[in-house]
Order: sequence, then C-alpha cells, then structure tokens
Amino acid sequence: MHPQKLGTRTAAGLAAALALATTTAQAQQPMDKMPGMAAAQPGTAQPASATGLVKAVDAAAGKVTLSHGPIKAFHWPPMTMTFQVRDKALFDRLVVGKTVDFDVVHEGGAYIVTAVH
Ligand SMILES: [Cu+2]
Repeated sequence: MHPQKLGTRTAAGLAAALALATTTAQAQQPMDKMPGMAAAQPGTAQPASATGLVKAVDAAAGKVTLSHGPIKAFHWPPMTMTFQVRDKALFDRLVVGKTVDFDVVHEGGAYIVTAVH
C-alpha cells in the first residue's frame, strides 16, 4: 500500500468531481422554457407588438397559444407558445385560425397578452 499516493489521487479525484459538479450546476441555471427566449429582459413592462396566428384558446384557463412572428423587444425569433390573456373580453378576438396583431407584456415572469387588434 502507498497511503500517500492514494491520498493524492483521492484529492485530485475529489477536485475533479467538484469542478464537474460546479459546471453542471451552472449548466442547470433556470432558463425560460423555450429555446431562444433566454435573452428576454426580465421585468420588461413595456408592451411589445406582434402578429400571430391563433393556434388554440383556453378561455377558462385564460390562455392562448399563438404562432407569432419575431418580437424584437424580447429578442424572440418566431415561435409557437402559450400566453396568458389579461382580459377575458380579448377571447372574442382570439379565434382559432385567425391571424391577429396583439400586445404582450412580460410581468412577474409571465408573458401576458394585453390587447388584440
Ligand atoms: Cu414566443
């Protein structure tokens, strides 16, 4: 047995394991759910305008799924995603299959449709 060598090897192994754990933890930082959305500015209360095709509505849950074009204010590419809808009256204009212009705000970590044109 060579206790000193063993000790050195174990310490080196531990350091490597710690380095790996740190890297893994950094890789698991919470991100926005959709690819390409990580650059969204948190707390952007200014409404952004966009155009989207209504894919699905869930009025009871207050949600709409839109296939929207790029939203520069949020640094978003075109994508399909679900938004919260602020006012249930907006569902009158959120009809599946219809293309709408809408305003969206980023508030409290959620993306909320505030107007439909
Ligand atoms: Cu999106």
